[in-house]
Amino acid sequence: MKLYYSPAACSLAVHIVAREADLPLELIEVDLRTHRLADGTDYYTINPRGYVPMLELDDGTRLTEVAALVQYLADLAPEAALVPPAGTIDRVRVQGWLTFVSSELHKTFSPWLWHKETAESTKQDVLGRLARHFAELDALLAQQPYLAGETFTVADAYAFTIIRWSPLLRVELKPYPTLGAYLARIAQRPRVREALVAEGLVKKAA
Ligand SMILES: N[C@@H](CCC(=O)N[C@@H](CS)C(=O)NCC(=O)O)C(=O)O
Repeated sequence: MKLYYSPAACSLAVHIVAREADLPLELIEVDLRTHRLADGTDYYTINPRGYVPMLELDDGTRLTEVAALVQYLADLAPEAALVPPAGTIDRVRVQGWLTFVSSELHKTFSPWLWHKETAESTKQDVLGRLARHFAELDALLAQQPYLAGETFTVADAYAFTIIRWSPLLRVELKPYPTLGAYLARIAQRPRVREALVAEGLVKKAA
């Protein structure tokens, strides 16, 4: 399987889940400024949306969308228990969190805070929305260690990936210490750390 990714982008969630599930992955880096691969290939010829992540299966099937990809990978490795079985209420809860992260966090951060030309009024609106969402998560995580309850799921991989953009984009995390502790706890998971090292986001321990 190949994962088209860009370091620190939302594709990190898929990368983390593959490692947590112990599934081998070939990483293909996409330069999101030029939408080209390292060999010069125009990424739009591979994925017309120009987005990462994209997963390419060994038979050539191409799949997109973080929330779908993390569930696909987690279902391939049920023993890793990264997602509850399909058809259960617990699965719907995790899907609810995946959708929340996608629509309320990911697409609030991006594109608005990543683009310098975003109007100040839009930025303020976005920061207000994120503050409300972070306050909700901070309170929830004071009651339970992970979004869907007692165990780490694909929804945590996605939330971690997006909320860790905060310091890069000057989104204040200090008012949400429990949320900060949640990010730190996830960053220490051995497979998450491996993914961060592989993407050049943290140094390998000496
Ligand atoms: N709905 C897509 C969004 C993916 C997305 O926004 N990817 C960003 C990186 S985090 C990207 O590739 N942006 C490149 C661009 O906008 O051209 C998903 O959930 O996979």
